[in-house]
Amino acid sequence: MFDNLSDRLEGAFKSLTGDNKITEINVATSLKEIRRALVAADVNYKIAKEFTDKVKEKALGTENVLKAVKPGQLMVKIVQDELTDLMGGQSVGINVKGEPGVVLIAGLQGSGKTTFSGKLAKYLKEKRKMKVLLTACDVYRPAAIDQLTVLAGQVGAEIYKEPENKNPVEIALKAIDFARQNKFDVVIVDTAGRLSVDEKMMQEISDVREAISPNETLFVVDSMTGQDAVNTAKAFNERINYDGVVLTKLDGDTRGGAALSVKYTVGKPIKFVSTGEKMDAIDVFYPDRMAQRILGMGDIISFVERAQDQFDEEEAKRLEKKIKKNKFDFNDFLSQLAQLKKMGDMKSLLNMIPGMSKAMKNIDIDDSAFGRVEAIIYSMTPQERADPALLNMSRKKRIALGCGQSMEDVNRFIKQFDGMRKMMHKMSNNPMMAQMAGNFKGGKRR
Ligand SMILES: Nc1nc2c(ncn2[C@@H]2O[C@H](COP(=O)(O)OP(=O)(O)O)[C@@H](O)[C@H]2O)c(=O)[nH]1
Ligand SMILES: [Mg+2]
Repeated sequence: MFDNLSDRLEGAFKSLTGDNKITEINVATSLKEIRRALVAADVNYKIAKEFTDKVKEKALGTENVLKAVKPGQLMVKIVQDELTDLMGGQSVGINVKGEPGVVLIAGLQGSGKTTFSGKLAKYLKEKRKMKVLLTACDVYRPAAIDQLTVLAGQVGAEIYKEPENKNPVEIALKAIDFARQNKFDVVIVDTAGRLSVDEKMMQEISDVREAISPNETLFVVDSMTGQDAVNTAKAFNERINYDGVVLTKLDGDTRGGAALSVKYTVGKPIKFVSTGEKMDAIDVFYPDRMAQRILGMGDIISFVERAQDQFDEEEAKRLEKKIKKNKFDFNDFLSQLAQLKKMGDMKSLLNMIPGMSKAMKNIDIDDSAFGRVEAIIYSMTPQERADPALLNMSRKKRIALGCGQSMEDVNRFIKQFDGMRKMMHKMSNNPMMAQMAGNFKGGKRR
């Protein structure tokens, strides 16, 4: 995510390393680089200029205060704070209170509204223990109703639909009635979009909004479209005065302009981000965490939160014992893999770890790599899975035949597994690591 911006900002800070203090002269190059980085990320020039002016003021103002901090580090800190500010400062939650609470989803076609509706349903169901009703108000394409039906099934939410009815206002009103009678906590209304902003769509969404007066109207926008996204966000806001923005497709090679400038330009906070097609690829938006991520510091807090959601304490204790005794085997590996998979797709997870997105930039990780590894393990006998030491040449040959992969692939995986096992064993006997692991487990969510 935002790799190019991260790289360029890092370069901007480099010009300060070696200097002992920040001066008007040595900071100038850095600021110019930061401004260029922002503009290249598709942030509007005026915003970029204002941004670097603020950074400059702060950097020169703290000149004598923080002698202990190196200029490069100080600059990173100031930019981090300013980025956080630019994106809204505080995280703003979604308002779903009501009997039922009503959330209206608006945006252009293909921006990710229907996908997000499914994700939001799952999120509210799991995190807030709410009974959720999804409502299909995209009346133009029969496939749109089917799509929402499938997603509702996936996330275990109910759906309200009227395939014969072509009036979205009516459908939405009836859905809310239905929800009230059947004690739903929240209704999510998925609407139709068009390929570009036009009067008919604006009228329709504004009619629906007026009729149902939702607690929360969310505008969904594809972050890949950069400045266009910001312009569309503005046009919609002028018409329907929504409450918050959802940025989708942050898993693609989006440059960052939309995330950075939408709050500044439109005045509405980003509330959620979407980072993939799977139903759990949804994150509450935290400006501070996003700033850290942009600066290549990863987003370890969100990562830990996702891990904690899937965390099974008993299982962890059992594994810890096995690792200590150097008895971690292929069965344990499979169960770890299964837990990892539940956390979301691999790419979006790796992106949250500091330094990882950069290291992995040119490596194409997809979840099918898991499949190949699993196939190798499934081709082992139960005895082999429980005791990796059994794997001699003839067994490996049999396994390679069984899973349809080359001897080389099998060998490579077993070698990696051995290396991982040794490393884990070493770490488990290192007091500092044990302490860190303890902190991780006890970690509280914010
Ligand atoms: N990679 C990625 N794809 C997404 C994301 N959100 C939606 N999509 C995909 O974008 C396409 C359009 O999404 P959809 O929800 O149908 O958009 P709608 O027309 O606004 O309802 C679909 O193929 C989705 O799978 C995301 O966060 N990341
Ligand atoms: Mg749709």
